[in-house]
Amino acid sequence: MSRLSNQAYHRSKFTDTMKRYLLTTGLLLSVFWLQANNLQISNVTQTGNNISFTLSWENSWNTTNNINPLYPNNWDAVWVFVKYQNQIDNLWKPAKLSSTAGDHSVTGGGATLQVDPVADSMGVFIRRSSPGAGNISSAAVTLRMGPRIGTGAFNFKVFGVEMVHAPQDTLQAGDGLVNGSLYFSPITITSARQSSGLITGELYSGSPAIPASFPMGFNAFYCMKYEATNEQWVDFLNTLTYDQQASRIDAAPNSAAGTNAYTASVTHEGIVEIVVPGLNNTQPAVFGCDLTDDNAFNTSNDGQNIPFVAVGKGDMLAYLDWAGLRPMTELEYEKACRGPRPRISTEYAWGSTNFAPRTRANLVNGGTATEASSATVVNGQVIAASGSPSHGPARNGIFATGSSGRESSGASFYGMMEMSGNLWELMVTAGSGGLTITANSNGDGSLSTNGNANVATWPDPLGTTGIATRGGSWWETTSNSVFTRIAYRHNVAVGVGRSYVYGIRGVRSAN
Ligand SMILES: [Ca+2]
Ligand SMILES: [Ca+2]
Ligand SMILES: [Ca+2]
Ligand SMILES: [Ca+2]
Repeated sequence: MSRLSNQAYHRSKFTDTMKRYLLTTGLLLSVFWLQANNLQISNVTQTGNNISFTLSWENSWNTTNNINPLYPNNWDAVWVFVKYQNQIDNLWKPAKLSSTAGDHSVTGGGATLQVDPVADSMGVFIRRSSPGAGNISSAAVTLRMGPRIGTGAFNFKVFGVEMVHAPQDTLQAGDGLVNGSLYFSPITITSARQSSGLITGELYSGSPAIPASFPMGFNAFYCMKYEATNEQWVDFLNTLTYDQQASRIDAAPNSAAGTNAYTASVTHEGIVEIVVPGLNNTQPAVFGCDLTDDNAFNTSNDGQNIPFVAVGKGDMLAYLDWAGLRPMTELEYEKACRGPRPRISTEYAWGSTNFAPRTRANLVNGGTATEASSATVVNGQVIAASGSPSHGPARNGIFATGSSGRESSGASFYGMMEMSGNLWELMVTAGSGGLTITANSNGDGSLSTNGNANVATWPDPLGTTGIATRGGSWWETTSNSVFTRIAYRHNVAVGVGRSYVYGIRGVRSAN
């Protein structure tokens, strides 16, 4: 394996997740270390409009000097966003971050880093400025916030999500198989096709006209490196109101401590639990992780780094609206997996037809940050074909090690993990209910009073169209390995119910 591929696909045995930190103006009150992992935000302080913190993450890369077309010219980044709470209404609101790069700074960290602001001020990307790879350790970050509602002391939480850059490039849509509307036609998405849109019937049998405003994967975007974890989901729930929480869980938020937040028909639906009950309609509940089901929450083996599974389309859209991201489209999914490479018939996210299903029965250190596979390392390893309710998805990046390549780690062309298997990816369908989404229709950081996403151009979170699935999950049987392929359009009209096979992953168009 080449040095470049090692850079791009090298992953720590520790995975990412999002960290939350709570402070009161200028004074760090408490730090919640829900789980050790490789994305850390600490030492949060605030002075006026500036919020400062220390940022670390592992196995960062920038391969923009790569000359081998088998590997990407790209980088990873951390999407950072901030929520604040005033002492008037106690609601967690999004803090705008300046859209001017010069208002922000990052120093140290062991590499030359930069802060890339975004036009809608919903967050910033922090990334390597130049080619290199390795850990980013204790970078000092200061971000300029916009005005906040309220006066006096504020509380702040700083969140980070690891993402991967997919540069502007062509996409060979479909893997060459043709079967009604089950596969995209083998066409190439070029600048011209993105600019003009697609005519009726061009993308698949019976496809509607696809407007030029629909993101087709040609233009650059960032995609979450991993499926959202239990810890990330808990952090999200813990910023919502009581009524918003009620929409995003199955139980009532005022249920007793230790109550499963979700009706658990499989073991992993029981990980997220109520730690502190809410008070009806006033005080929100506090949630935590408890895979071990012993009411000792957020300890080292409670599944914080395992993807969250009790997901419905409304949950996925709410999380992305809150995080200032947006759902990916079906074409962006194929782009994230295949990159600009030639299509390969029946290929999986790792770019080949090798398929070696693994389950949680193959894991050691289950539920911890070092959860690992004990199975023989081969190409095409994927969490799939379990079918056992006691199983579930595995920790993000489970097959990635210091010596793994794309095919043995399961990485997509650009380095997104578990795009095939683990949990189904939910995305905007190139069809009914999905065609109004645009490149820059990101979430605004706030949800409706009942906890739903409310971005006008997105699929209706309460509707029956607009969201599709790709990539298969831990549950599907080996005979259904077709579901795990990049190109297979399994379900293009996901309903509103929650499922233990769906996951959360979002994108954001790059400026
Ligand atoms: Ca439980
Ligand atoms: Ca526990
Ligand atoms: Ca997946
Ligand atoms: Ca919103």
